Amino acid sequence: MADPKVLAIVLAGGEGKRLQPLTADRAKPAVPFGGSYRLIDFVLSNLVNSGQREIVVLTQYKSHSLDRHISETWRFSNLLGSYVASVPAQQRVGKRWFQGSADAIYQSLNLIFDAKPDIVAVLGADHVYRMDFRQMIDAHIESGLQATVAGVRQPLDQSDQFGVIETDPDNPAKIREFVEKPATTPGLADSPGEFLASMGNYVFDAKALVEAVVADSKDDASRHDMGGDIIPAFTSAGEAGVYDFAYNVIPGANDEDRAYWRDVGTLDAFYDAHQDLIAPVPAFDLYNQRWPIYTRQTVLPPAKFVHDVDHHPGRAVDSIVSPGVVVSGGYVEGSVVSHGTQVDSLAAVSSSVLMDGVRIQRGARVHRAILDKNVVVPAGETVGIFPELDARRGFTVTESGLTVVPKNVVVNDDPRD
Ligand code: ADQ
Repeated sequence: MADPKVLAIVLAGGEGKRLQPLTADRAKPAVPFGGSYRLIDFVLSNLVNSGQREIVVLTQYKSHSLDRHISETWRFSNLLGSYVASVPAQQRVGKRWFQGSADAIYQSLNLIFDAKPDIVAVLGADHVYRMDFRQMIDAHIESGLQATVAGVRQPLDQSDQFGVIETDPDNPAKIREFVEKPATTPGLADSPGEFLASMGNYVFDAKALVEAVVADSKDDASRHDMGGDIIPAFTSAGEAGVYDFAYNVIPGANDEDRAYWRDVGTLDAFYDAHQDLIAPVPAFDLYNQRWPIYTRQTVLPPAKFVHDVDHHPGRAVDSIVSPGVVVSGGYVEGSVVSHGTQVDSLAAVSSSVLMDGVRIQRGARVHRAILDKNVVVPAGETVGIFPELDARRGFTVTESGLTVVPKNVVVNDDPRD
């Protein structure tokens, strides 16, 4: 197939229950990440950097901030037929919302009929990584199979979080069995502690995908899920191949950075991925401008670090600090600090993620915490220093002891207030 026409469909309707409270009023792909980004910026940047210019984003759950972000950020000139279109669930085929990711595609078949692609790439919207999709599409065409699943190695104890790919021993590029989120799975022959996980990114021959989701829509026993139903169906038909992410080459990336892929599905994973960004030699390098990650440009002044009136220095080390931040006489370490946040005199923020517009007032202390937008930590208060107190105040405290404070909350010491 020379120069195939490709339509990219980004699935962005997921609820992201395990990221609560960050997904209380936004879809998971709209969750802020890395000081300036939202999760969906990673897949969209990868698409644009891969030369893909026809992109539809299927949204459903609490899609307002996602729609706004897409329309404000991802606007192409349509001169060359380029578009990123955010398409909310529209009940085109009946009075019901999307049942699952396959139903989201079934209900959006008009987009495929309009674009008339040869190939459809279906991609998840909530992972942090760099990937050149052209390389996967080339491998798909080369294989002659109808469906290709991107695979990445993951630790064995995570099999219940992912689709598990078992390849054909005689032809390792072909999938012999695909099981969605099994409790356990055997390890790989060459690496017993790992299995091959589906990345939730797929490439299909357009016609075969249309036939598969139409057949699935008529199957009452189906959950209408891409990983649970559609990929197993292609596998049973002997038509599913695997594209190993380990072979994806990215300009300007070292081996660790190139292989980086994180499903930030839980609060602890979300936090750990932030720590990966700020390590002195980061596991994921936001500064690789040969494969830039794009996001909305805000009109804000540069970050500033100043002594306060009593000459206490304002400092940040081992941190990422966004425009509009003011650190005046306070100290920030090992943290990601987003737009317009203020850290006042004698306040200390360590190992934390602060989203836009957070205010850390005089002498307050924050440690191992995620503070959503516009949280205020008043003078002398703490967050994350005493996790039991945080739990009593009604904040989420994760398994690893991280405290997460929802949007717009003014932190109060007394749980009874
Ligand atoms: P999950 O992420 O658990 O597993 P799912 O919840 O279906 O699967 O989410 C996949 C993508 O589809 C996400 O980007 C989500 O936002 C979106 N989505 C979910 N429901 C949707 C709906 N009704 N409408 C529109 N979009 C929707 C999947 C695969 C696994 C794979 C992991 C990798 O099923 O096999 O291993 O991704 O993280």
